[in-house]
Amino acid sequence: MLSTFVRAALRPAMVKPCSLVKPLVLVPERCLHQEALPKLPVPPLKQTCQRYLAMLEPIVSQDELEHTRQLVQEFLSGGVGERLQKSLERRARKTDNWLSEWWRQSAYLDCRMPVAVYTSPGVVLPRMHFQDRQGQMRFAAKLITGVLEFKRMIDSDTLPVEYLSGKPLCMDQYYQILNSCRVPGPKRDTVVNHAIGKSSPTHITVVHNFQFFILDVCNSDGSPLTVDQIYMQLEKIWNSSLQTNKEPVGILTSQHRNTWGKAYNNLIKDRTNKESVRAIQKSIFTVCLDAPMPRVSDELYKSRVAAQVLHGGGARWNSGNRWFDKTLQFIVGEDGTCGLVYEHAPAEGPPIVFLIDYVVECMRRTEIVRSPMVPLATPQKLRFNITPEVKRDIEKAKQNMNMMVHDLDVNVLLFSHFGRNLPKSHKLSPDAFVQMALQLAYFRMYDMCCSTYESVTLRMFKYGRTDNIRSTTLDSLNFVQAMEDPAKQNTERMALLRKAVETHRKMTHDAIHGQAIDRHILGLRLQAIEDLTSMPQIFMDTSYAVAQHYNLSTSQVGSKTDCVMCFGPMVPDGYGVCYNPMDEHMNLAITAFNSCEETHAAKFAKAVEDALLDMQALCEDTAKATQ
Ligand code: COA
Ligand code: HC5
Repeated sequence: MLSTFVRAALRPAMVKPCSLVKPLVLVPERCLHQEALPKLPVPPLKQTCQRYLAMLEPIVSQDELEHTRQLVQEFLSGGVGERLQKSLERRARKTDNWLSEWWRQSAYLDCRMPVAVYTSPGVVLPRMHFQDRQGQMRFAAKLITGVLEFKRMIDSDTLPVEYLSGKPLCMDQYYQILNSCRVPGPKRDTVVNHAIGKSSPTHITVVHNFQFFILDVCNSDGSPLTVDQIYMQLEKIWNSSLQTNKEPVGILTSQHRNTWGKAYNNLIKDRTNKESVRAIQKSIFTVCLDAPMPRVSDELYKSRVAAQVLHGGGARWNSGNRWFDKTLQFIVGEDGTCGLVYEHAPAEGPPIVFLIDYVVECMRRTEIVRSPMVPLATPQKLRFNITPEVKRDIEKAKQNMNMMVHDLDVNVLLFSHFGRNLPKSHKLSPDAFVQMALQLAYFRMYDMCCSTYESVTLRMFKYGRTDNIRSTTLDSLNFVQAMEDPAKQNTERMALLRKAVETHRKMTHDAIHGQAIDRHILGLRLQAIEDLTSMPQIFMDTSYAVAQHYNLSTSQVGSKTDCVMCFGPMVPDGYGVCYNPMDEHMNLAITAFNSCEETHAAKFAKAVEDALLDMQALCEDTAKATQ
């Protein structure tokens, strides 16, 4: 049985205070843990080829499958496959991780779509009860303090190692999320991390009414500011940014990457602008003090706020109150809205969510206590000289952002009927149970199944990121077909559900041990680009295209805090589904694009809810019958 991430018991108060300015030093324990991690294996070629064909069975036609079978045979027997495999194995011997840099580039840095909506995920925290700027700033001050406590844990290497199925996980991603920022490039972006090799920055950036400020969070002796010192600094920031007519220069970061790359070069031609951009890039993280959004019903609020963390609500609202390239941006709205958006290239969701859980715990015990008043300098406002060219780029970015806002369809489903405990009580894996509900919902809406992506962690390996569990299998298809077939008995349906769940569980086990197929296939393709003059046919046929077109892009990210996590779809006619199963309830966020007539987030959410309830009834009905 697979077990979820286990974290060493940790209370924020246990973390010993130390200077924020301490540069990142690898202490022996961390080195030992990191060095002892196994290397990501290259799976056997034949195994991947067989699994590739099996994976295609439920999603392509018989003819297509037959054609692909021949291509795979040629790939295996003609020597091309072996040759690429050998090159991959050589790469694996020569590097710490044959995949991670390729993955970072192909999944993120080469991707030219805007990061907002397309790749940057959002996290929504439970709504706070403040309704005014004092409440907003008090909350923001506590949050900043909590993140700085977390940073101290990173700087002092006291971060507890996480485990999965009893094995330690790679902790490297935790060291990539602070002090870092993506930088646009003409063809490929980069990520800069300002803590590595140099002394750590000591400031964060705060943005309010589209105006950016440097907030130094350290006293001159290196000790962190107290909550009430930060609160007072935030008040000064607020009072220096009352004008609401400023150019939303940050909205430039929401553009297509090539467009932003050009606009970036325009922007930083000016020295002042260059220094301001650099201050944002170098900062530990960003806090966005958002304007209140128009009031809506509680039912609409939960979905609207998920959209707000993903894109800010549009040029009129808070989309200019962001620097989307910044790895970590916390969002605190005057209306109690609270969450974050993060740039995905440096890290996956779980480290970000671990940080959030930690910070929420810190905030619970933090009270504002008055501390002796040391006069602090007013936070420096970052100046931007808006030339006509920059102004034109901002206008284009605003238009593009407004189109993205109109196009994104978000529906949050707070499923209150049951959580992880129900499948567990029926001896079923909760994750596989939810995946089968997604399969059933999709099948009911479209009368077919589709290529499905589920993120799975590769952090058991050094510098491991993710692979993909393809939840659509012949077994999942048999189960959903049986659910829709009135001639089938519940006992048979239940047996098919168990079989499908078992298959999913086995694929998960293989995947976390480095034996899934997708990253291996990606590696073979990238190796072919490096080594060969022409692309092998298996990467050129319809089956390959169908398999890469993920109509369902899904991810389970669990948290202790009652968060909603969200991200956009991977394809124009697909759904993004992020789910957070708690013990007795689940939070799901479903996204789609309005420009696609076939997809509808609210309808899919309803279909998922019905599927979960029908599967609960199936489990209970069959359990009763066997009693
Ligand atoms: N009967 C009873 N309990 C069972 C069971 C069964 N048949 N099968 C599993 N369980 C239990 C597990 O032991 C586990 O128990 P725990 O809560 O005490 O730890 C719990 O149910 C959950 O297990 P399961 O739902 O099977 O899987 P999982 O939580 O391990 O999640 C993945 C599976 C794929 C999501 C996980 O391995 C993973 O990779 N997560 C990271 C994904 C990621 O990185 N996403 C973000 C990318 S940015
Ligand atoms: C705060 C939760 C973020 C989850 C983000 C996530 O799951 O991203 C996936 C990363 C990966 O490598 O599988 C990609 N996905 C959004 C396309 C599922």
